[in-house]
Amino acid sequence: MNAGESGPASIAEAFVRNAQRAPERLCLRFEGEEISYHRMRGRAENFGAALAAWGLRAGERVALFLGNHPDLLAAYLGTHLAGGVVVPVNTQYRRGELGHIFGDSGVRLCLTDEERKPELDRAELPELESVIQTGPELEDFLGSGGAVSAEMPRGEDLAVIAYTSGTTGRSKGAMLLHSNLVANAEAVCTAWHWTAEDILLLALPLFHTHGLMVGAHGTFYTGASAELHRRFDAARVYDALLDGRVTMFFGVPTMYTRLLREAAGRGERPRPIRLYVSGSAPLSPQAFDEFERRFGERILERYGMTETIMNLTNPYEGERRPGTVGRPFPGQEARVVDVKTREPLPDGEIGEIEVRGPHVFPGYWRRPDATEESFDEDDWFATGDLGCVGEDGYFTISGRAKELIISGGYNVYPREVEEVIEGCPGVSEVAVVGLPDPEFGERVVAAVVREDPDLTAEKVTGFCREDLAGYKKPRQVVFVEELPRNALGKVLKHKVREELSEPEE
Ligand code: MLC
Ligand code: AMP
Repeated sequence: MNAGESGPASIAEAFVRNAQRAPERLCLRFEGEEISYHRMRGRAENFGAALAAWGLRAGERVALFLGNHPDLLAAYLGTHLAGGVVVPVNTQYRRGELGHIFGDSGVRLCLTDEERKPELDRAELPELESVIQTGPELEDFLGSGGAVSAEMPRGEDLAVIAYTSGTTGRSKGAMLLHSNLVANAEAVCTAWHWTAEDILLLALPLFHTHGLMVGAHGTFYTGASAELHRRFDAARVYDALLDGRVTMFFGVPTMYTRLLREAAGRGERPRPIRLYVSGSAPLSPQAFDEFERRFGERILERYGMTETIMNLTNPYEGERRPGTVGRPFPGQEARVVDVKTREPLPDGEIGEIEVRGPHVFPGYWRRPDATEESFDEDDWFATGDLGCVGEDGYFTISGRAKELIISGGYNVYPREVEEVIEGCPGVSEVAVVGLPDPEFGERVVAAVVREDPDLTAEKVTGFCREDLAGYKKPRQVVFVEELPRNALGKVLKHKVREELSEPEE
């Protein structure tokens, strides 16, 4: 930033400033193609102008339902330049999930691709006015625009509605303001010494916090570069690391497990890069140690969530301690409170982690009840994660107060899966739990009481496929005589988990 210049109010503004300052700098590398900041800015402005010409008004929602591609990011920035709000959509989502998200957020226009379009059609979304598919249709659309408005989004404007699964089954839209996104990018870039010289290997999906709000935002905010992959493929990522052309890699623990497996089959070892980061689910100390042995580097583990983006981080300089998530990012606060009394707990005692700061979202879209429940009067946000803090200020996450399964970095709320399975013909009752899994950290398992003795596990999972993303369907269906309940009739999930964990005869 030049002396006297105020900081950018949005990621889009930071991106445009960087494009003005260094137009020829590499922004994205994608499938061998190199896209400069100048070219990326042109594309983003095309999107912005076309959306405005189409009739998108400030604050209206645009859904992005497409796989990793530079155009996803150009459309993202373009929507913000046009004053719109982005609704990122998980590419694995099926009819049921799409119907809810599009209806709830009131999306007017959706950008999609050939692979995703059939599912969108199947979802029958009556309120959606326009669907633009990448390819000739998109080029036509972009050709229709004039000039994009010179006005930049304000910090207090809504930037993104990010859907995050809710305990009641249906997911809630977390509203993120431009100021939240900027505060986060600033904190992350400072903490991890991210500079314009960095090249990030970005193989995370761009519809979630980790890939979009850490990976892409940090890149645009600092004016750095990213090598974008359509999807994570351990062999391709390993090759890119061997090639020595990237300086950073961000991944979920399952990606590190797969990289370790890949390394075991290869003779050559990548030279150290500047930074490996893991998050979105707990990284086991075993994976941390094995990675250090094989790749010669200590992974930096950090902790975040959709509502707050990044919260806690191991230090860039200083000890990266396995099994911990470090301390709050600069400018943020975190504490541990008693789950019942909500009073702060002394060091070492386990309670619920609460966070506060400019990175924390203002609330859930059209859900004042849920918003009120998650904040106290002093603006502390209750994360639903359990943990403790040591004397040295390092936090350790020990579990979850919320009933959530994290499989390969994707969140699955048992209630959502139960609601679908309850509708499957032949099912009398169901309880869904998470069990430890060597590949995904946790896996989704369903205990089903059947009405129809001929009901098979395949029928249950097949039924889920109709309405739910693939990673939410149970990887195991176990038929049981009855579900364990307490005196009030509530299903005892820990008992279900215990029973399912026992080795089968
Ligand atoms: C894919 N499958 C999964 C799965 N991912 N099953 C369980 N858990 C998962 N995570 C299933 C698919 O449904 C499919 O089965 C089969 O595996 C192959 O699909 P795929 O798409 O080829 O899988 P793959 O590419 O191997 O995916 C694995 C993965 C992916 C680890 C690369 O899961 C992934 O990208 N995870 C990252 C998620 C992420 O970015 N989370 C960040 C959230 S933000 P079938 O039967 O359906 O065909 C957040 C905040 C924070 O948490 O702190 O960052
Ligand atoms: P999401 O709602 O998809 O943003 O997922 C956020 C959740 O992921 C958090 O509430 C945590 O439960 C979990 N999470 C993220 N990072 C970590 C981490 N490093 N260790 C343990 N859990 C994590």
